[in-house]
Amino acid sequence: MSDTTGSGVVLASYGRGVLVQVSDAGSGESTLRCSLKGRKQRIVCGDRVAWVYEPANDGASVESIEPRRNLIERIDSRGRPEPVAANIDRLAIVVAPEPVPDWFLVDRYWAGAELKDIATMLIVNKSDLGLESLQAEIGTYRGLGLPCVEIAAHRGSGVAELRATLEGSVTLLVGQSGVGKSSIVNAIAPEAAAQTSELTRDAEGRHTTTTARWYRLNAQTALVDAPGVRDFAPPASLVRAAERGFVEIHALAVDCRFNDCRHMEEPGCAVRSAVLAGRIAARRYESYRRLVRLYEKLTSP
Ligand SMILES: Nc1nc2c(ncn2[C@@H]2O[C@H](COP(=O)(O)OP(=O)(O)OP(=O)(O)O)[C@@H](O)[C@H]2O)c(=O)[nH]1
Ligand SMILES: [Mg+2]
Ligand SMILES: [Zn+2]
Repeated sequence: MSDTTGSGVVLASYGRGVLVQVSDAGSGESTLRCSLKGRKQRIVCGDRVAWVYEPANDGASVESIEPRRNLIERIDSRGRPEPVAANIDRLAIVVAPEPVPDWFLVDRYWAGAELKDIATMLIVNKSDLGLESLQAEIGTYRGLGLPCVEIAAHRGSGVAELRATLEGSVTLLVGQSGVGKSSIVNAIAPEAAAQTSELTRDAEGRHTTTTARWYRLNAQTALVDAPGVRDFAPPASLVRAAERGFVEIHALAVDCRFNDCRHMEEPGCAVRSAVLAGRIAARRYESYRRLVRLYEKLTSP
């Protein structure tokens, strides 16, 4: 008997194997667990892979990975880059009144996506709790051209509109733990809800997501639910290129006296003038400064 082969998207990646979506022939979907061939193969949620089923081994394994359009990474607790998801069209950064937003985190995610030319949006969840305390920041982001939508995953308000916005693309949900990323997936794609059973409980007994998971809504549309972050650690590449990730700072940099202005203490800095004049939000500028200082710390002997 000959081997069976096929290709599909990786729904989730575990230590020693991956879960692959097997092309459905009109009869719904099925998934296939595949082992990895070598230790070197690092496969991430969203990768497209070719697999082979070997009857002799009674199992499937990944043959090859298609080239990635992009790869979203973050830094793990030991400071090493850790891939989160590949082949993403849009980054949706989720915030909520509770937990209290870490806007620096939002800025960092947006800057990272900007560097990779990935469209970004802000989802403000838990509108049932009242969003008054967040309106000033939301206004800043809207003013910078970042699309912001307000929803309540629990009550369903704004969910249909969000689903329409996400139609036709692959969106990665990121943000602090507990903002409601998994709840949004469940609200938008109730058919996917059953699949969240692999949520595990953390030390305090709360459900939390531990591995990125791809949810197919239809042939063109998918949501990727990522584990929430609790701490901050941007990849060095982002810190180095911080300026380009902050759209309003990047736009003004051409007016600085020095070509290589870092917009820190340099004289004739158009960015600092704009901050003083209130044309750039001081908090956004502070986010930028934190990234630059972090880079200086990373690169100092
Ligand atoms: N009040 C309110 N609570 C919500 C809403 N959406 C989610 N929650 C609650 O927020 C908590 C966290 O929701 P999750 O969906 O698990 O959050 P998450 O972002 O996936 O968290 P991690 O997987 O740990 O990153 C849960 O107790 C949800 O019930 C909402 O619209 N309103
Ligand atoms: Mg979750
Ligand atoms: Zn400058």
